[in-house]
Amino acid sequence: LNIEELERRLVPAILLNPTTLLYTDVDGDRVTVQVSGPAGPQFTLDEFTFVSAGQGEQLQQIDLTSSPAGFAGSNLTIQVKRQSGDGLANIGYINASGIDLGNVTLKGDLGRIDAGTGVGSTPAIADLHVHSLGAMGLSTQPDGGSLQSNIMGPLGDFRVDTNIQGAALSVFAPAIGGPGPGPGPGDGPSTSTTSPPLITQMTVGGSIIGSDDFESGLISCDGDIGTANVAGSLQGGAGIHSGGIQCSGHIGEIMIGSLVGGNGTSSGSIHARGIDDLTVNGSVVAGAGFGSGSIQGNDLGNVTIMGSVTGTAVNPAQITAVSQIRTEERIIERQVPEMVWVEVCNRNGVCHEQLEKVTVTRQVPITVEVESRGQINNLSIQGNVDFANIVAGFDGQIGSVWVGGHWHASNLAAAVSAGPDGFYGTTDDVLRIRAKDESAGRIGSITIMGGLLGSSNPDEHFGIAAREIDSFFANSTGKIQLHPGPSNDDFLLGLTGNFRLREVPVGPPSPG
Ligand SMILES: [Ca+2]
Ligand SMILES: [Ca+2]
Ligand SMILES: [Ca+2]
Repeated sequence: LNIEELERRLVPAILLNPTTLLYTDVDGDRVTVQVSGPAGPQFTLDEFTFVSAGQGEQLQQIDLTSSPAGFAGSNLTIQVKRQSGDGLANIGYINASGIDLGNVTLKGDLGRIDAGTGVGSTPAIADLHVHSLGAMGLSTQPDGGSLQSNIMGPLGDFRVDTNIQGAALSVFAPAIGGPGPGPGPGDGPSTSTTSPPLITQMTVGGSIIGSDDFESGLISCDGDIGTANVAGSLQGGAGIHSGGIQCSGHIGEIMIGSLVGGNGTSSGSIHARGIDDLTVNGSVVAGAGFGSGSIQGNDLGNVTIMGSVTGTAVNPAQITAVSQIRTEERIIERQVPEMVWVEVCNRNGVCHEQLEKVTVTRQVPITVEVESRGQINNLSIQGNVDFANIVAGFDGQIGSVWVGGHWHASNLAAAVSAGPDGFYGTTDDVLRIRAKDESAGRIGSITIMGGLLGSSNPDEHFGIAAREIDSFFANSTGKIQLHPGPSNDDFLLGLTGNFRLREVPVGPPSPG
């Protein structure tokens, strides 16, 4: 047996034919790397970087960049025949920078992949399917490696059988044509709802796990995501924005096991411009990092949390609908008065010049503010809410909130800032409203099946605050009879003496 092992070590990778490479993995597994594609791609040994290790070789890199035309649209399949090893082939880096790929399948861990021309609507990778991403760290790569993957253009189907661990994958909208933000027809803002998503579908069988590094374990998308399913958690690490999903566009449907914040700011979080449907099968738990374990978007449709939402007194869990106000330059036509000299003649033919006011049409550049107000349509939390802030921003609105358990030391606010004292439900709360319509600063219905509690610290205060609240029920208080109309309800609720439901008056806060 020892002799056989020794012989294996001595057999280097070979090209079985121009489209098939064979090598022996570090643990003795036999690995086949195959390529196919429309341009009849062919391997040479130059595309591969190996280092001798263990019972065979570590494939550190597959570099296709020497022949972009030949490898355009290629499918790359890495299969493993289990021998003495784990049945996986862990590979460091697939470099297809500037090349759009077809299906990439790896039965093993991948440290990093770069692909895509960054131009047009052709996918940068049509289908990326790996066993894990980043689980081996940098150990499979040459010195100076990285766990950052850059996908320049649409990513079709993205599947990871187990975990994404410490590795970051960024998908960038193509510079010209194709989906994602960018100049649309007529120079208007992008209408991403009409173009296909930048990531069609994402499926992670395990968790997305952040590490100590900035944006480690972060899936970021410079456009829309169709559907996403993470069976495990978004698990934040010490790195800022680590272990999360960040999407500058809209997410259609997303299902996640749990959100678990780490020590890093905004770690273990999901941030998107909009989400139609978010289901968290477990709980949302803030960590030590500010804003960790948070859900944030401009437009949140249905948010369903099967477990609880749990923060700490120091660092509340946050579900935030952020309002976005941006300025836009527009050219409008205006009728403007102008004084001009005109010649006026009398009956006798005597003329003189005099100043006359006339109206002329001029094109005038103006700056307008365009608002996308923060909104949460339906929020359902089956478990408890402890130390949480659920807030919609400027002109924000919240539809219905249903909580199966208790509501404790937590705030719910639409278009209200806590004011100088930093607490909701007190008289210095300030309405943040500029829109004229009645839905700004409005909360539809609130139902809390369990008890309602502030805290035992009389120096603290908690509240439900908005311009107008349509209905309120808690098991501990029963249904509160609210008066129709805005800014006319104020109730002390619960037994702790520091929790109020309050419709905030328009205008400056009342003294005291
Ligand atoms: Ca192996
Ligand atoms: Ca206050
Ligand atoms: Ca009212």
